[in-house]
Amino acid sequence: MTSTIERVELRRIAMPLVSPFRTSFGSQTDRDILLVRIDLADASGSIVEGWGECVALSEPSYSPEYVDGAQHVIVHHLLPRLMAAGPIEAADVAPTLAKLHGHPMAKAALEMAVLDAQLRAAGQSFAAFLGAQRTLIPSGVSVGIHDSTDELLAAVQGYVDDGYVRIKLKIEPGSDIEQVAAVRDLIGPDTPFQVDANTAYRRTDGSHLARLDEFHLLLIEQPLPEDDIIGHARLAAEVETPICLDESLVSATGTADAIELGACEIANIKPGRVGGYLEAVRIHDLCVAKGIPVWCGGMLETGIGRAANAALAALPGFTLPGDISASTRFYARDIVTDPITITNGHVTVPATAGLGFDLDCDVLDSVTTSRISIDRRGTVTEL
Ligand code: SMG
Ligand code: MG
Repeated sequence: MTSTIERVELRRIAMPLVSPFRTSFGSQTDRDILLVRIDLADASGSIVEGWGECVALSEPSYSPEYVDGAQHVIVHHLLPRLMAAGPIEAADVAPTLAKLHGHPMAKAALEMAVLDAQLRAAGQSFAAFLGAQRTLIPSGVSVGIHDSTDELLAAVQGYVDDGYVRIKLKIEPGSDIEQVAAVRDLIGPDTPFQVDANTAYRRTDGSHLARLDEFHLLLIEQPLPEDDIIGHARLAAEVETPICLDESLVSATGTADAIELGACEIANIKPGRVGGYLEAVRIHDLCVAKGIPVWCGGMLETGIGRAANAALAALPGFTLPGDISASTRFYARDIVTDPITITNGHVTVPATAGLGFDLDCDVLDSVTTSRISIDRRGTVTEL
């Protein structure tokens, strides 16, 4: 059933991290997040609100998008088109915006808000909408680069004690072999373990990265720059550890090409990076058909994105643990009433109508740094 967008609210929130998170592209101590609320009216005029979370970081360091840019493109380009399109449902969002290039994270946030409203109106959970059959998913944790190996091992031990079933370690040149060896030694040979370079290496680093083979990692994530597909294919032939792509995969078409070229032995699926959950499902389906294992990535989401990711990760092709950790991995307080937790290393797939969260309005208001509202005529009002 299609509905009309009555009003949109863009809300920025500031969420301090419980500890700094360092990757090969920089260190973060807090998260500046853009949330989108869309009020949809059905044919009878009743209004349902839906929420989306834009995963763009504050700087264009992970990908070209950044949160101020995402807000700008939503207000000035994406929303005017979406509102002019008439009654819509979630599946119409991407096609309606397709003539505007790029900005997958901004587009994904809009699709997500429409999807949440649509599912709430239908009384259906996201997991049921997707046809997910699992009610529990294994939880992995992403561990940042640390200044010393002792600090790193203390952090990893803490996550092992929390019950995480898989460790992912951020690496970069100068912080890789020795750290991987130390972590493998700490967690033992049987704990699933993988690394993520966030594009920090070059084609000539093949023999260096092959030194990781002896540690029996699940995968090496995005070792080379995002546009170097052939480089990843060559690396996959040179290194025994499977090569997994993250930043390089921005659409189902591009993913099919990377698989065909032998560059993508495992896929990290992040809905924001690929323009939304519906494209994420298409990539999942493609990878299942091609025999490529997939797992769900994370972008330090609040309880909104974390709930939706947990439902996505319950699809059958997600055969590896994702970066869907407890909310407390990053945040002391979440903006939802029932933050994601882990029990025996697993996260419960949300089953309530919509994407699977309810906002804690007091917490949300307390972390809000700005709010604007956009009506059907495109008038922007600061709240
Ligand atoms: O949400 O658990 C999470 C973070 C997982 O490492 C993570 N994400 O490249 O996969 C990745 C990074 C991108 C964000 S780094 C600030
Ligand atoms: Mg990654």
